[in-house]
Amino acid sequence: MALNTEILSRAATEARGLAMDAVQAAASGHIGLPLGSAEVGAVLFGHALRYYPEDPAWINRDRFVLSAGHGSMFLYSWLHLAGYDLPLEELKNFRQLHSKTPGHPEFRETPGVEATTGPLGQGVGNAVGMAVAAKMAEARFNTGEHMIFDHKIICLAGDGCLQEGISAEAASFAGHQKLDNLILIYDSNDVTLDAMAIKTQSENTALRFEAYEFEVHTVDGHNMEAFLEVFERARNSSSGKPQFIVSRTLIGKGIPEVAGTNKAHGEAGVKFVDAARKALGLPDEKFYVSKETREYFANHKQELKRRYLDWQDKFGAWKSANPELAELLEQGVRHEIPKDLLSRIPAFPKNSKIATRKAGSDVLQPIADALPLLIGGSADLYGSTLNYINKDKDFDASNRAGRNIRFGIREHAMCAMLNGVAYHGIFRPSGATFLVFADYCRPSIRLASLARLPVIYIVTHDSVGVGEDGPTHQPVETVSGLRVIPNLDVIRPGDPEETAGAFVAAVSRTDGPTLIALTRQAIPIQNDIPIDLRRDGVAKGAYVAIKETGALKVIILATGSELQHAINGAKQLSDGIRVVSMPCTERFLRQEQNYQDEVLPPSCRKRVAIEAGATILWSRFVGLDGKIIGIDRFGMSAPGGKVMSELGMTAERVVAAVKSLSI
Ligand SMILES: Cc1ncc(C[n+]2csc(CCOP(=O)(O)OP(=O)(O)O)c2C)c(N)n1
Repeated sequence: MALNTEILSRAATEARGLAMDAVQAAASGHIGLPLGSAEVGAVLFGHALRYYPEDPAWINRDRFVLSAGHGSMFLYSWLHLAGYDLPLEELKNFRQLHSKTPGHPEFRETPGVEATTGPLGQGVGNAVGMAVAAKMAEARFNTGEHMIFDHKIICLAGDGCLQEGISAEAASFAGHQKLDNLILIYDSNDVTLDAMAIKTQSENTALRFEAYEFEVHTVDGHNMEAFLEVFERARNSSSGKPQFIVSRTLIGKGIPEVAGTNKAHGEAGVKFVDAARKALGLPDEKFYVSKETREYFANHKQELKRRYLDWQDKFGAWKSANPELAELLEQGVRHEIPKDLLSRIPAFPKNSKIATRKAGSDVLQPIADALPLLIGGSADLYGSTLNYINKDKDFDASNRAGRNIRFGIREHAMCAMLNGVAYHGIFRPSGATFLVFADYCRPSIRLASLARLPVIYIVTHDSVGVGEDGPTHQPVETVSGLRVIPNLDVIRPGDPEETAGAFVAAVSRTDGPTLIALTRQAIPIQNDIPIDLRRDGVAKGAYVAIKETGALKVIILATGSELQHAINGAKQLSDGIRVVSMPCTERFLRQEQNYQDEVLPPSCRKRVAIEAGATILWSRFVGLDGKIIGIDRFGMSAPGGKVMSELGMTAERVVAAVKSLSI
């Protein structure tokens, strides 16, 4: 079908008007990108993308990610015009309380928004993750007879996204992995926020992406026919490479006073909007959309519907021919897990003394058997994180069905890609590195938490017990630093059975991410606590591990490798000592008050907490009268056991702290 440039030019002008009016009404926002890329939006949403607005969750839709999330009015305008459930009223409420048009795009808040973006570069990582998931879906679900997955991942990124290191990591991975289903559009307008881009960058970005093994195209982003021609070439390319389109645009096009300068980037152009609207031929009516544009998009929607229904026919035939695959796909989309998952994990030998990372490896295998859509990866640390799915192989260009992803030493992009896999909506992503490097992942973990993505992080070497590698590799503040991220569950299991509980809790969670912190060093199994209690207790975040004899006098709280010291300490003390294992503070705080009070009776104010890390969060649980044994300094380079005892992680310290409470 030929491109209707006449009507799409009009639509582009009206989209410019919508962005100007919304930013003017909010007195806040970014006009530059929506104006500069208006023709690109018209070609994509009015012609080239495959989607169906009535079913925004259609599994074979093209995914469009606006990595340059500050240009959110670009996305909202085009989603509105395309016919998504985003009425004009929502555009009028841009950036206002409870609107579907938040300042930056937020997944789940707006139909058609595929990813939460704004922190620059994240969307590029998300898009690469989606491209991985799409390749996996093709390999796992398409059959010789029916191709139900053939969608593309399209990402629009600006100079800011490409300056951020995360996009370099993600692009290097995408090129290496030959993700030819990815089309990255670079809105190249020579402008960033503070200044012209020349002040901060001088590399040849096209050559940089060629070096990453992308196929590179350059086009005038205002010439719709030329842009479509390049886009279709990218979509149909047989080079086997991801595609990079340098789309040359004039930022703020339509407001001559600021266009082409960094003044166009934000809302500085607002004061010229009235004149600009006139010059563009827009009527005085704000938020104006012509009858012709409405008609065009209504017809286009019918065309998209025909394609969508054709696909539904194909999908129906595939489903009847492959009922087991269809069931698996549905389980993936619904994030279903078997109810008896915990019981499928064999109990650990009663005499085992292993690191919880090793326990994690053992636990992962039966879980991976039970959840064929669970996938994993590691940032070049499989040998230490031990999270390889043993019955499966690597994901790579020759094996798109592989469930183990070698992310390379790219922690930040790894986590953005895991988010991308989760956004894509079929596979359950997990990824691994050392806990101390979670700092390299933090921006993506934060977004997973905000977007309520069920991502799993397996982070090992979780304390100064790391030992000889020294303080650079010994997390101290990291666990508690992560605990303050809203909607992130941080689980630090205290023995192999709690590790089983931790993994099952993580895969059971569908409304947010879970980070499991595991030890490098071997720790004893806690046979004093019944196995079911250890396994099930994790789901509640905390539980009474050792009940006091006689009247309750003191509560000792512990997590992870320090649970052993709490229990050993309690054994050396008299009656009345309760040990509470608290592997996950967030889960515990979500329990009903009754349960919380049962585990930590408010009347018992003599409390001691022990954890090999920063003490600050524990004051919440021990109160003003309690004592905290922790580590508020960097670690030291020496064998792990020595560092632990040097820094006070011992049963003796527990005993002394309890005694100091004058019982
Ligand atoms: C990680 C991060 N750092 C800083 C910002 C603030 N910021 C928003 S847009 C922008 C400039 C982006 O420039 P470019 O991508 O060229 O966008 P354009 O000016 O073309 O709209 C900056 C620094 C951000 N959103 N995310």
